[in-house]
Amino acid sequence: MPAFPDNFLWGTATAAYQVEGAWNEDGRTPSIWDTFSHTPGLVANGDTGDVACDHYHRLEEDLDLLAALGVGAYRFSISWPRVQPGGRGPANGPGLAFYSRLVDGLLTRDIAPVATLYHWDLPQELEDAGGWPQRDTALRFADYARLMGDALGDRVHTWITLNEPWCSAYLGYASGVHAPARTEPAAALAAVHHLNLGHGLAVQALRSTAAKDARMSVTLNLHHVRGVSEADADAVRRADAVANRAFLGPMLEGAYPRDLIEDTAAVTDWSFVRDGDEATACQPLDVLGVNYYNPTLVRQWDGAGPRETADGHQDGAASPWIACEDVEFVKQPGPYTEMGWNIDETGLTELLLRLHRDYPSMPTMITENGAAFPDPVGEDGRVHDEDRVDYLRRHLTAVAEAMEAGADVRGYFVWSLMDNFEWAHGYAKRFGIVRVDRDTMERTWKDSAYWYRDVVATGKLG
Ligand code: IFM
Repeated sequence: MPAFPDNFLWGTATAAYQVEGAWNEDGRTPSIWDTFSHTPGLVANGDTGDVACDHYHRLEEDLDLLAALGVGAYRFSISWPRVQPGGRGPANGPGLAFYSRLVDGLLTRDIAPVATLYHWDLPQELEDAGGWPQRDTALRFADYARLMGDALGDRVHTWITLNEPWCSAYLGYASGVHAPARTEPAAALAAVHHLNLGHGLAVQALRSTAAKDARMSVTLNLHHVRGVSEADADAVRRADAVANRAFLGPMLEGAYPRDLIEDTAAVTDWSFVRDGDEATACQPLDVLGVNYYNPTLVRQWDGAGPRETADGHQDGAASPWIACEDVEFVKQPGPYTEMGWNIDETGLTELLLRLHRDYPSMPTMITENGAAFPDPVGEDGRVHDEDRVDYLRRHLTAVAEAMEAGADVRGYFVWSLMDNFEWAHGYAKRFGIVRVDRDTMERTWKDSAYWYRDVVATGKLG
């Protein structure tokens, strides 16, 4: 059984809109996800994040839960419209006070606060002004980062600027399955750039505040893209460019990859990239956050017969895979999680080793990994989620294998601490190691929570 180093950071993760609720309290204004979830037909069962897990009102209880799990770190996100209503102007005192209590409550319990600035909840007013396809949103984001650095900077262990900008740009502005539900490929690529720029500006802003000594990071949901055969190398390259190198390039190398610009030439001329932007996006980081759930399998489409689009996002013209019209997304062998995602931890080892090869001096941290399963409550009132324990054990073994092969991995955060609002799927998909009863909000440890507590305590996989 692999053992992890003593200083390995063990944590769990959540995001503001998915757990907090209190959507219109204490001065918070709507985000694009309030608008999205309140639009009939966009979220399964008409679910919204209005109440979510009521974490805003159950903060102490949830802090105690984290302490009982024994984790060394907690990754949460800050709701931008809660702390800066409308996305402009001064900070909102009650909103800040909530996060201040959260951070202090973590520190009191010896848990390192890992704060994500942007986990998809753009203030609606900024979307009304054009959203991420507009340059000004990146500037607003930097202002918000500065406010947060001033308020919490001396107490947060690690700052993560963005969570999964792939989702913000492509699911939000190309396929439209996420807020703000736009299906405009050119706007999606502009959003990619302004997210990259906003990241760099935010790191600069944070470093000008009390956060200057904190660790800086960004979380990417990198796709581990494999080809069915060697003949599919160009399909792999295209998908990798638009999904991964569109972010890794500017953020870690200071330049967009040439092939991405060429592949997408029919969609945009990238004239929104101004001199100096790529250098701004490329700020020194302390650790790269990696979210991994499953790999992606592609094949070059020969144009004959219907194109396979098994990645679940390929609905008609509104695909998140811009400039991948001749790429087939191939169904992968099971087993599958409740999301329909195949379980294949080997992709995580390979991804971590690729990052280690391409960016040898950049440590990584798994900022999300986990699985949704049906999780029925047993007759004994407990949730015996062996499938989740198995998933987590496999993926942690994969992390250990990457570390043995040289990858510098500093930590691991289970997604998620508790069942929560799974975006367009509403509450139907349960990712938590702690169950949340939708009627009573009662938190109940699943078997995976007990298992994870023991892993955290021993550094060994039971
Ligand atoms: O719930 C999400 C999270 O908000 C971002 N990463 C993937 C998770 C599971 O879909």
